[in-house]
Amino acid sequence: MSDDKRRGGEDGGAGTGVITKTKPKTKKPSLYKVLLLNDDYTPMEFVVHVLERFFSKGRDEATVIMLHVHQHGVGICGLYTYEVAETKVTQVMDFAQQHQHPLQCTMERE
Ligand code: TYC
Repeated sequence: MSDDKRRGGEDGGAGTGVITKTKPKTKKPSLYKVLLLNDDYTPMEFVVHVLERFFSKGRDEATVIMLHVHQHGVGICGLYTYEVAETKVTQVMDFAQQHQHPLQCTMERE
């Protein structure tokens, strides 16, 4: 009698196990650009400070970004997941309002 008959043979024999390849369930989160907008009234030094304080930029990089916004009207402070970007926007808007500067900060999906 064959091995298969003795075992019942229900699985179709050796080496026929079902292989399931499952899709990884993780999805890359969408990223959002946090943008600063230019205006005529917010002091340059305040904008540099905002970039240092809320976006962890060094003075030199913060100055480059501030001048870019000053010259081009808009500039990117960083790329973040939705919740982090939203928090940064709120922090900047609150901080600008506290100091009575019209600085605007917004976010946009990458
Ligand atoms: N344009 C402003 C000035 O001349 C400086 C400034 C830069 C304001 C960047 C806002 O996002 C800004 N004082």
